[in-house]
Amino acid sequence: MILSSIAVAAVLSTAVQAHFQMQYPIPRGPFVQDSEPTFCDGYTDAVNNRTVFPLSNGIINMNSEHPLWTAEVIVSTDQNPNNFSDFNSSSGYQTVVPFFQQSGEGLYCFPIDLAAAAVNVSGIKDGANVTIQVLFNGGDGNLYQCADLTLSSNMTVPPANASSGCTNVSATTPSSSSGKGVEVGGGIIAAGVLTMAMMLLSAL
Ligand SMILES: *[C@@H]1O[C@H](CO)[C@@H](O)[C@H](O)[C@H]1NC(C)=O
Ligand SMILES: *[C@@H]1O[C@H](CO)[C@@H](O)[C@H](O)[C@H]1NC(C)=O
Ligand SMILES: *[C@@H]1O[C@H](CO)[C@@H](O)[C@H](O)[C@H]1NC(C)=O
Ligand SMILES: *[C@@H]1O[C@H](CO)[C@@H](O)[C@H](O)[C@H]1NC(C)=O
Ligand SMILES: *[C@@H]1O[C@H](CO)[C@@H](O)[C@H](O)[C@H]1NC(C)=O
Ligand SMILES: *[C@@H]1O[C@H](CO)[C@@H](O)[C@H](O)[C@H]1NC(C)=O
Ligand SMILES: *[C@@H]1O[C@H](CO)[C@@H](O)[C@H](O)[C@H]1NC(C)=O
Ligand SMILES: CC(=O)N[C@H]1CO[C@H](CO)[C@@H](O)[C@@H]1O
Repeated sequence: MILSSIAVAAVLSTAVQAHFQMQYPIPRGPFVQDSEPTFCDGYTDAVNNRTVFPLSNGIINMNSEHPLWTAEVIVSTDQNPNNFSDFNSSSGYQTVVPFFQQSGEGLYCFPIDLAAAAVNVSGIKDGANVTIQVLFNGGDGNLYQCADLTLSSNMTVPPANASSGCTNVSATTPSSSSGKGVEVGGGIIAAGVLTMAMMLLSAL
């Protein structure tokens, strides 16, 4: 029993962490894999070249490296939010897109309506500077990316991002496209060891 538990723990610890990359809006800085489990992917300062972003009917386009995941989007109305409490009110997260679960590895594009969140978060309005933070979890802990925005009521999502760049994948079979091979392979390995661990557990 004890030996089997150790074996399961050892197997699980080899699992590769599943990451995600925000494509649009542009994140605070280039994706840093090792920093993604920390606040804003390790970027503690807001950028000056903010993305002008739709107050209503915006989208978030991201790449998931994991076939089953959850996400949530929170917002700060501070000019330079640099810690998690800047994204909280006294009652918890300042949520824009409530927690949801989704399957599919690859690009995923979902709507975000900041104007609607204004009923709960004061300071969201035309011309306001806000920062959104995506909380992603592929099953092995929360990962974080941020984008600094200036909201605009007369702005719509750029066509490039509204059509061709904004697609959902539903296939759980990883593609073998170059550049993503290592990460995608990690996903397969992670799924494999999970299956092994479950087999070991059911044998106890
Ligand atoms: C801000 O400018 C830097 C340097 O030109 C660029 O790499 C980055 O993508 C820009 N960020 C945004 C949000 O436009
Ligand atoms: C928004 O942020 C920019 C710098 O990123 C700043 O120049 C501008 O004054 C800010 N606007 C408001 C309304 O705070
Ligand atoms: C978070 O940042 C704000 C300023 O943006 C600061 O007032 C507050 O003390 C910080 N909180 C922690 C826990 O660091
Ligand atoms: C923010 O709120 C969330 C959800 O209620 C909570 O889990 C988290 O600990 C809070 N963080 C801070 C810094 O208050
Ligand atoms: C506002 O907050 C309430 C209570 O947390 C929640 O039920 C509601 O869905 C929120 N509204 C929006 C638009 O986020
Ligand atoms: C759009 O709104 C912004 C403020 O968010 C304003 O500065 C700009 O002049 C407006 N542009 C047009 C074409 O109305
Ligand atoms: C992706 O799926 C979500 C919900 O599953 C949906 O709200 C969104 O509109 C879809 N995006 C596209 C581009 O079809
Ligand atoms: C106009 C605009 O912001 N286009 C962006 C659409 O999204 C891609 C990334 O998927 C960005 O590179 C473009 O800048």
